[in-house]
Amino acid sequence: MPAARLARITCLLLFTLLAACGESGDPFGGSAGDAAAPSAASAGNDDAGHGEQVLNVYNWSDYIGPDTIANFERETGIKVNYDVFDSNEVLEAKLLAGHTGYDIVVPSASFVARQIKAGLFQPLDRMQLPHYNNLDADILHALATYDPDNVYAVPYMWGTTGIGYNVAQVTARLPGARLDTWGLLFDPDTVAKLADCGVALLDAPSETFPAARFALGLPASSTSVTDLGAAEAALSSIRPYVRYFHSSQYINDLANGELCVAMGWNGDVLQARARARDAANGNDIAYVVPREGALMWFDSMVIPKDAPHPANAHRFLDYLMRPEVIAAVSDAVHYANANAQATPLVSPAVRDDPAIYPDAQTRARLEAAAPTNPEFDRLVTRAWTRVKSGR
Ligand code: N2P
Repeated sequence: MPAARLARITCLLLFTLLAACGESGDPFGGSAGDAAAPSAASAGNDDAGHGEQVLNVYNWSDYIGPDTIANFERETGIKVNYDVFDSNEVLEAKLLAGHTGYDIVVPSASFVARQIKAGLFQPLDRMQLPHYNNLDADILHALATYDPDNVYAVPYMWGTTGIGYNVAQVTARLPGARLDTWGLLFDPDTVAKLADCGVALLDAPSETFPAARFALGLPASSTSVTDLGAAEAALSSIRPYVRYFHSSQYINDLANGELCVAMGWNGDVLQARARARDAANGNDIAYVVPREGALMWFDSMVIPKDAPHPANAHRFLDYLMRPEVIAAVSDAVHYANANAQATPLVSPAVRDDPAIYPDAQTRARLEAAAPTNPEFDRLVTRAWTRVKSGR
């Protein structure tokens, strides 16, 4: 029964998040969201002064239904300017530079914690979110690990980071080999055999370094400099076999047969599978959570502190909390949403796909992405630049 399964998944989410945050379960010492938080006055959610029927949204690419925006515009008369990004790193650079003009942005929870502390967001006004109660209580509880008391962030979709591959192309080059392993990408002898049909990695150090650590049997969220060096060496050793680093191009390229292996996000790989099926081009694309383990993450919507249209932002958030609206998004993007009331409305093909709603065995291999750590991330960014430039 879907509701029971969702409950089990969200319990696991909670468990893994708490595990990732250490024994106290409180990585922030209980201080997040105080000093740096915007004042109630600056968070006023009345667009009346602006009177503008506009909403500026910055979301991940391939992460909304085909008519989600048009239906909102028709219903509300609000014109949506919709831009996309494809990595947390790109979004965070914009947010830190400031004055983005966006009313809604969608960072992963692991990035949200320090972005809240940096004072980048304004608190939600629950009075303007009458459908808030539809959200899954367990996911909200898990999100509170990053956003205490759920003051700023609304959970949107969640998923995993694994490997997408072209079944025929890979099995032809690795006959009889197990394919549920990071070794597909991180074992130099293996990946060398796949280089000719196209190998891609996400252009996101927050994803590639944990994957390398999973491959090496190291703690995925390790902040040890020695482990970082080992992960960098692993990434550098496979660099000659990687066609490109990019965080969204792999969807079309997997679908078209231009790539045979890609580190990627579950829903994006499944969109590639769907595009190949629609095109009837014979490419059979599969997604796997490697047996060594993989990250799980969830993406959440927040309102920047200086958002020009915060009331319209609340209207959009509340619209997305309607079960029929968010179920249609899940059907289109092949990601699980965070709305308990929506689960029965999600199409069975999506609801029953273990790549989207993982089974118990897979769940046991998942680990929640740990909150980002600015000091350590500076080292990671430099290491990533070295990996990509092949130095
Ligand atoms: C959407 C990718 C979102 C998942 N294309 C990564 N958080």
